[in-house]
Amino acid sequence: MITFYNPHHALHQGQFEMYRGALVPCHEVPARADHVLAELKRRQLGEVLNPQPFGAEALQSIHAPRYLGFLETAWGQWVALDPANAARDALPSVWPTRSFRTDMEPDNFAARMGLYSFDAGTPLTSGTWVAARAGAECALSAAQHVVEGGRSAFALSRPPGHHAGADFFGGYCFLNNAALAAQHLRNSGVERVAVLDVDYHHGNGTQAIFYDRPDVFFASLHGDPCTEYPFFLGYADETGQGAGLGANLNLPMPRGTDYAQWAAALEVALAAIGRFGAQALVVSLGVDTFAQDPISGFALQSEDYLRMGERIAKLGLPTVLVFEGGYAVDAVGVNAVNVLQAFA
Ligand code: OKP
Ligand code: ZN
Repeated sequence: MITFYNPHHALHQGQFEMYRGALVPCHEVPARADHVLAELKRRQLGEVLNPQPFGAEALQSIHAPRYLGFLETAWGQWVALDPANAARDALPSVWPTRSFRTDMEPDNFAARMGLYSFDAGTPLTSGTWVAARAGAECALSAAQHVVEGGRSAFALSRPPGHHAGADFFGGYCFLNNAALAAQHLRNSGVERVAVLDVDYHHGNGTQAIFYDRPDVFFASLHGDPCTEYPFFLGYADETGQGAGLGANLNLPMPRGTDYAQWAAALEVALAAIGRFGAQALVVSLGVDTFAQDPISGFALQSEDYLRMGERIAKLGLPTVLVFEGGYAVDAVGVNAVNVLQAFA
């Protein structure tokens, strides 16, 4: 398995996220990617390369230009408000919910933070843009490797991506790496692409990006949004719309779900991807389904990730795997690399 590793991921290093009225230390830390890289090297699972550069058009294939412009300039504007901000992460505190306008882009920085986000758990930091852009390049490079005939490739980056929409950040995500990979496959002539999201949290960004499209199938296994983040999307009755009707599959499961139950849902997702006729697969590989994950509620064990990788590989599709969540930092390397090793 070839890996495209984001050499700039640690430039995104949030200090705090808002949780129950307090600022608590971020769960999404640089050590996560470091552990996965160390485990890949320990098992000698293949080459680790830097990503290739991609231009603005590649990002614009998924993201709105005004959102990209905001991300690129946000830190400078945050520090311009007050030089003391250089030592503080930027967090949003006001949002345009129902009945507000979102077509206007206010001048006020806090207003624009809210316009382009959906939670207060996703700090924007000095290196967020550089880290997120290089992460997108990892996903695009991995997709390009598959376009060139590679059986599979892994994009090892953080921050993660599957909660980010065309024009919003949240859930620790800024650029939707999996969506960018899927779109790159489409632009390179793959007619039908499936995205399989196995992260504990529903990939609301990816779903929203492809919801009305018949050419990209989205299937997600996740904690029931009735009780689990991101709460407002990910229900079983979301099946796509317009030309995309039937190309979206949500499989929410209750807290406590173990691998036997989870694997039964995986069979449902893989069968649907097969019926769709996917010619390539993108996996949003979150390993926060792990029993010891500090922010999640499933009960998977480290060995289960071997079975997961083996089963997904049996689809026989060219596959791009994109790293997403997994917050049990000491186990995230073993769990993610178990999937990759068994897949390979
Ligand atoms: C990102 B990914 C827990 C709050 C949860 C957001 C979770 C984002 C998960 N105290 N906040 O899907 O792994
Ligand atoms: Zn997650």
